[in-house]
Amino acid sequence: MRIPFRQKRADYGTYSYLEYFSYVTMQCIRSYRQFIELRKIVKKEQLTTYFQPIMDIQSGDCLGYEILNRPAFSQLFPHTDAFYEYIGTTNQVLAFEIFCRELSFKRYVEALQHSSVPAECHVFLNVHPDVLRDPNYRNGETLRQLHRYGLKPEQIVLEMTEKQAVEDFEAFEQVLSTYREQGFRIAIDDIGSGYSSLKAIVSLKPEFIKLDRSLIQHIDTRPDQQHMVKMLQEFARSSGTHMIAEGIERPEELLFLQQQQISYGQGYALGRPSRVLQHQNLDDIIKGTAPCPLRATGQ
Ligand SMILES: [Ca+2]
Ligand SMILES: [Ca+2]
Repeated sequence: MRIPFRQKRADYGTYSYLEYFSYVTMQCIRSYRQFIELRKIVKKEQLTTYFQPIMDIQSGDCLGYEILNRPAFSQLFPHTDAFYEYIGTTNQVLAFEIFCRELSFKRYVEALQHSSVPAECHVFLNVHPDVLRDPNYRNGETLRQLHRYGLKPEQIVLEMTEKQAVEDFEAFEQVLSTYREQGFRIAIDDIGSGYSSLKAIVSLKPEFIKLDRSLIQHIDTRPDQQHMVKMLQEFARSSGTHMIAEGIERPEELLFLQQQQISYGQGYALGRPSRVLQHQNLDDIIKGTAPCPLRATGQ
């Protein structure tokens, strides 16, 4: 194989073979160090588990909690996305997924014991995007894990992104039907984040769709977002899908969504990710917030 003397990369411009070799070597060393770090994180369970409440914004009841597992900040993994993106580049996706679910169930059950949250509350789990591609994906593993912790599949909602649904629709459908047969519920996450294919999402008939924060932030003042949410709400109603508005950070957004009869919400205004199971009283959040005039969504 002929090795090019000069390589060109968009961010560095043209540079010599020696520079290129040095760059590749550094990447290999970094990747090796990341792998060692990942093994240590798994072995010592060095992920912090957070629970973020998902609320019924009409009744004020808590629907459940999304579980978020985050590594500590480090040079190798400067943020959580970098950590999960790295896992996607390894052959450890499925092994990590199984580890992560085990850890999530264990810590959820521990947290339940120190809270007044009803045991049958919903548990929302994020499915790693690359797990669908793993040929070693084993049916029934999650059921066995649940059984060990006394949880029921009906209370587990598996969150998969709309990006996954659009990019690998057949694999996605297959995994969905397998999980459904086992009693799990499905949420399509990040709706409106740029990959929207309503047709695909409708045909999947998920139990929940989670609207991306980009659609929700400042919705009380932005007619284009209001129209989009209204359209998604009509779709959800007609297909029996529940809608969860994510990224609610201001009481004004909460009040607007309540007025629009949106069922469920999640976001800092309703409760930040926390190591304990907690949620706020809706009346306390919107106290003093003026109702929005119902002007921009056709009402
Ligand atoms: Ca999620
Ligand atoms: Ca999300």
